[in-house]
Amino acid sequence: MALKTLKTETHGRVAIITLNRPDALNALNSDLLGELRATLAQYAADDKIGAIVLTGSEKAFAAGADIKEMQSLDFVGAYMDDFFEGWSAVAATRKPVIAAVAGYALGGGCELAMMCDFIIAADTAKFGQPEITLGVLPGMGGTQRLTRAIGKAKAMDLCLTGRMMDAEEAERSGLVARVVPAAELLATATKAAEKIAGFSLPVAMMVKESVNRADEMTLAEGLRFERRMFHSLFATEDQKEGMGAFVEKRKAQFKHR
Ligand code: CO8
Repeated sequence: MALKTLKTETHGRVAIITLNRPDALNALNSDLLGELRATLAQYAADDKIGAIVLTGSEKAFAAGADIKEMQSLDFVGAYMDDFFEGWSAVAATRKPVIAAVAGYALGGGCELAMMCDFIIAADTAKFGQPEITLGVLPGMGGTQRLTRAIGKAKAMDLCLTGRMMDAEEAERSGLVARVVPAAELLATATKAAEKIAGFSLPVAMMVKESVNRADEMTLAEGLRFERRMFHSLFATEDQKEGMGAFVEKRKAQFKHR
């Protein structure tokens, strides 16, 4: 499929998806959503891919949902189409996805980054939920995922004032896993993805599923889920290989990658 709003490349077992609407600071429109869903589904089904990096440009990861496309929506249309529901496919991707964020990650852009498993930010990154300035509120998880990530005080501050948070504040608040110089962003994210893609894929997917349960379950149910996942791994060749390699002082060669 010829892509209009994305660029894709692969490095070994890592797929890199670059949002590519430079004239609109990568604003998220329906074409981009369709292409991103199709591309993620393709990599999810590709045995040669073990992890995915989602990135934007130096100036913007994404400056939000496309305001020009949304401007004329009416309530019934938005409700009947369940507008934005299609984005849940990003969070539902089962292989690990790292967001590599430089520049603006605003509104839907911040929400898209939060749908990924973790965020590596350039020191130029700016995060915010400015929807209130447009007469709306975050519609793709901003009031929910941001609050879980950084707590009520800061989430309220960002969503109610619409102010931006720089990379240093985002890391201090727990939104971002690492901050690196802008010139090193993609290399750092790709290296992290390569590391993940070198492990057993079913284990990486179970790690992702289990950590995500922490946002969705009580502690007791989450601990039980984690323990059952742990038990199940003793049925895999990769557990035998990983522990065997440690005991034999050699590098593990996982089969299910
Ligand atoms: N939608 C559409 N076009 C945009 C968007 C956007 N979100 N952001 C920037 N653009 C366009 C501009 O209109 C401009 O186009 P043109 O040259 O044709 O006028 C071009 O990108 C460059 O933008 P600027 O000239 O404004 O660039 P600056 O460097 O001066 O400013 C800013 C950069 C500060 C990022 C500024 O562009 C801005 O404030 N953008 C809007 C940010 C915003 O409010 N985002 C939230 C949008 S609402 C939202 O995301 C709702 C979330 C709900 C879920 C979303 C699911 C997808």
